[in-house]
Amino acid sequence: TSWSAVDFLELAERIAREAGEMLLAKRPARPEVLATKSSPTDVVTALDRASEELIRARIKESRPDDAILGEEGGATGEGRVRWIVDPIDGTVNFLYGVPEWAVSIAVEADGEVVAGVVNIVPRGEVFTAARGEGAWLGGERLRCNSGVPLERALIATGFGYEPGRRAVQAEVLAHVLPRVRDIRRGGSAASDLCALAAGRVDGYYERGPQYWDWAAGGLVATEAGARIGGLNGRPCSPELTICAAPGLFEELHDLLVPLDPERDA
Ligand code: LIP
Repeated sequence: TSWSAVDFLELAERIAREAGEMLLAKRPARPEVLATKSSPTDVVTALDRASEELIRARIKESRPDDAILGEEGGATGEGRVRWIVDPIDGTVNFLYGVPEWAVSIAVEADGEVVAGVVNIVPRGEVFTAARGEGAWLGGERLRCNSGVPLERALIATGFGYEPGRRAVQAEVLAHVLPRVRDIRRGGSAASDLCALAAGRVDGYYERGPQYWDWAAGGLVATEAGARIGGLNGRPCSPELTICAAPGLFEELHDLLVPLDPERDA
């Protein structure tokens, strides 16, 4: 069978919508923290796990031989096609009922992301992208803002969970904040990248997000015209991810380099 990026997107979107419906139906008024991960603020709820189980089951029904990398279940299987799953990106928002959390699913073929869907469930917004086919919010084709200079740029960012890293991030932020229009900390990297694609922010940088946080949103942003990458020509990674339209990308990059944003305390 030869699947195209659009076929993968169709399946990914169907699954992300189903997981979103399940989460909305089952989210209690006050979800309970089940476990903590890297620090006491890095939480997992029962519904993170239930969402990933549902997503994995649906992928396996249609594509039993594909590999899956999920935030909660880790890496399983091997193959040319790999699904990158964040069952709830923005778990702290989910916990508090802040309406900015997302189900994020990306599909990689031969190591390259070809399809991505970010379902921002509480807002009913489903962002999609297929490689070479553009980024979409419903029927609307997305273009990120371009030609915005750094001093007029609204920049999204996020913070890690470990206190030492946060102390460094606050230092970096102290240098960035006086140089830009303002900062937003939305609480979901996937949602931040979609906001960038839709022109709701101009740029994004963050140290720490994992591949499942940005695999789908990164494709949405780049298909909307943004550039994504790390420091000094490196690809984006958990070390540092920068995203913005060309021009602003370089300005933001050059502002960050001397601040050494990849260091930890
Ligand atoms: C979270 C992000 C958030 C980021 C955190 C974390 P989770 O993902 O999307 O924006 O700042 O470091 O990675 O844990 O809610 O899936």
